[in-house]
Order: sequence, then C-alpha cells, then structure tokens
Amino acid sequence: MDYIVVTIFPEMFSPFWDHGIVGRAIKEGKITAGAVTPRDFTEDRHRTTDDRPFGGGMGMVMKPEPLAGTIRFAKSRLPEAQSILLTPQGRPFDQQMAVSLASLGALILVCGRYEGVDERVGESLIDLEVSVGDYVLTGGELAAMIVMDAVTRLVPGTLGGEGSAQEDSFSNGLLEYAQYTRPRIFEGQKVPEVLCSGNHKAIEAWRRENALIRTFLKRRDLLIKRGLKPEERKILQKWYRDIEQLLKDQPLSGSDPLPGGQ
Ligand code: 9D3
Repeated sequence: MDYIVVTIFPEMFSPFWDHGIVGRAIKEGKITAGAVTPRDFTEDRHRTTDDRPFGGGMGMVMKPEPLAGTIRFAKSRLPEAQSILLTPQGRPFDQQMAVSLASLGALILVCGRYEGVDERVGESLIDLEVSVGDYVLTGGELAAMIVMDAVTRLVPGTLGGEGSAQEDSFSNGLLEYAQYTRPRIFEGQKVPEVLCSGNHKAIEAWRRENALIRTFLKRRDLLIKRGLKPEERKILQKWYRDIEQLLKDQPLSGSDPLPGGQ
C-alpha cells in the first residue's frame, strides 16, 4: 500500500509514521507514506492557501489552485491511486470501508483545514469523500491518520505476531471478549477460573459467550444489525432462563437495587 497525504501540516504525520505497527510497516517496506503540501504549489509571495468565502460568512476556505496542483502532483507519483477527501460531509468510515480500501494499491488522502475546501476541487479531482464520525475536528489530518491506521493493519504482513486481522471484533460483527493477564487477583478481583484451566475447548466457549453478552450489554445496535447465529440464540436463551429462575426464586425480596434505596 502506498499513501500520499495532501496537507498544510505535513509535520503532524512524522510521529504517526515513525512509531508502532505503521512505523514498522514502513521500515519493512510493506507500505510507503509521504506528505505533500499545497504551500509548495502556491504562486504568491506569502504562499497563501486560503481565502475569504464568496457570499460572506466567517472563516476561510482552502483556495482551489494550490490544492489542485498538489493533488495532480500526488497523482503523477501514484497514478493508480484513489483520491479521498476527508470531510465531515463524507461517507462514514467503518471496518467494511477499511477492508475495501486495503484492497487498493494506493491512496491519496486530502486533508481540509479552515472551514473547508472550495467545492470545485471535489468535483474533478476526488474519487471518494470520507468522514470518520459525527463530531467536529479542526481539520482532516487526524481523520487521514485514522484511515491509514485502520487500513495499514489489514495489509498482509503488517500485524506480525499480533494475530490475524480476520479474528478482529467487527469482522465477526461482535465486540471482543474480556482479556486478563497476571496477577490472578488484582485489587480483590479474580480472573475467571476457566481461563486458567488450560481447557482450550472451555476457554473458547467462554470467550464466545463473553463476546456475545458484552455486545448485547454495550452495543445492542451491532447485534441487531448482524443478527444471531443458532448457537448464539441458545446462549442468550440460557441467560434468559437463568434470569427467570432467579426472579422466581427471589420474588420481591432482597436488598435495595441502588445505594440509598428508592
Ligand atoms: C462552520 C461549519 N464548520 C464547523 C462546524 C464546518 C467544519 C469544517 C471543517 C467542521 C469541521 C471541519 C474540519 N473537519 C474535518 O476536516 C474532518 C472531519 C470532522 O470534523 N469530523 C469527522 N470526520 C472528519 S474528516 C475531516
């Protein structure tokens, strides 16, 4: 995978490209990454990349000519690349989009700043507009890093010993099961016994059940979107029966549910 980022803040990317799994993928030649800046494609003495919006209003807009020059330069370096504009108006980024972008050989990631980018740049030079979620950032740079981070770990050979991207939560539509490491008791809280048992069948079953229950409790939307496998219906039915049994055994008794009562 090859990336070129178009940004007026190229320095923001060095720490991201120098560290972690992305840093290692670059060092090992699994991916390449570089930044180009519209400042280098300006003509005026002050190297201006922004201007006032036609029609008035607050804030500034990125001028089209320096941005277009930069994107054309990036395309000359990566002729096969898809060009992506990071913008709050874009299609919401998710794991499925990460998988489809990872199958492309090259991406040009265009980061807006100020109040946005002149609309005419998008019309001619951009293949896809992407947003990373419904919250307001100060520019597209962090969004570009999110996209590169999620895509890079899907490139074959980049995860090393850290497990396959196919085992990810989200690729199976569920959240990850709970994880524990030593010590076996931390501040009075025990690690679930089965995980220390060495019984791999039982451990796998516990993890499947834990992932399902956690998804039900924390992200019901994911379960509804994905549906339930027959074995998962069985697990939820077992929990349902256990809860019913508990309610029968303890009719309207027991301590107050909340501190202070109600
Ligand atoms: C006056 C309207 N502006 C502020 C509400 C619109 C606006 C312009 C530019 C809001 C944010 C930005 C900068 N954000 C991005 O460039 C961006 C972004 C985001 O803010 N949220 C989620 N995904 C993305 S991708 C790029």
